[in-house]
Amino acid sequence: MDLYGIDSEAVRRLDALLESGVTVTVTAHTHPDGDALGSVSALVGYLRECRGKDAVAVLPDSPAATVRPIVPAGVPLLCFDTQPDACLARIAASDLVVLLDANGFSRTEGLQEAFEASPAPKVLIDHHIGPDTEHFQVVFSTPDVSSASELLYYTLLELPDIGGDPRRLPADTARALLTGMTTDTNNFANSVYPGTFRMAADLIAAGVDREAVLADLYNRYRENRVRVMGYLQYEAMRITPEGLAYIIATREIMDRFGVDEGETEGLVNIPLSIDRVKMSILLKENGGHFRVSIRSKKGWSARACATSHFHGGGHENASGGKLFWPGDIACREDASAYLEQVSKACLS
Ligand SMILES: [Mn+2]
Repeated sequence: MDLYGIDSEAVRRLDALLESGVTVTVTAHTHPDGDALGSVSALVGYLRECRGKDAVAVLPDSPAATVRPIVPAGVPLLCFDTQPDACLARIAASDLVVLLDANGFSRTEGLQEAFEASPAPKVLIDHHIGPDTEHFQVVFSTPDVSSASELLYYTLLELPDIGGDPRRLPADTARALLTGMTTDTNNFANSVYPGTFRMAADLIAAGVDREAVLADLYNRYRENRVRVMGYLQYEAMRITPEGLAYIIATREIMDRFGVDEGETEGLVNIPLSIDRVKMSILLKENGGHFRVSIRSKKGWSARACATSHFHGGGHENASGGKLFWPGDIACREDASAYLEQVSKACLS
């Protein structure tokens, strides 16, 4: 099972680190999405159940209510926004750190310093370009995979105790892996590779209930989410002559519908279903800046747009960044004019 050329020497070193480590901290990027939570939960579950480790998830901030249920009850979770001291103490006490679904500790924002200062050996398992290899002793990194969950799945299969047999993974681990991959591919709509389908087939054969996974992910939203998504598409979406669709979700709109920002997950993909739209940008107001999500059709680069105009980056067709005021724009109300310029720069 050498689907991604997973380096057997790296697997040996990973296995040795997992064997010698006792207090393992597993982390992921800020604003954790389904892939971050799925992969972190899967690895913590595996380490606790199969290896008997004191494994704990430590995240830069608390998961949004919509994705929080992805973390099973048996996975201990500390979040820096609510328990800063406990997080820092845990990192200081760890003898192994694993970063998932992020290309470096800068993506852990407030925890970056603590992780980089820790003398514990560190492992990176990620699918974003440009891995920061400097701080890691073992790196599994390729952008040619659907998700961190998928890369973790094939890495776990290579470990001697799993020996290529997904039925040896704990049930919660198997389910978390399928969940993480499902969210990052937008339920098999993008970034799907032959290995992605193979992973799904293997995990379902091993007993994961895919219908239950889908029901938990997609059929448990609050009514407010559906209403605000409709409102934002009807009232707030603009489409430029070049084919950029953009939506600005202001604080006022979010407050009016009583939704938090996690509840607009998936909205940025919807305008891409319009024939003439090449790229979609969603701005979500967050204190003194907008959080920016960008999606593009094949042939147009969300990544280049995020890098050039929004201090960000990511995948070729799915990226993100930030837009600050004052700074990038003088005031919040200038965001539309800025996006019209971005449209000309990126799409003409
Ligand atoms: Mn991911």
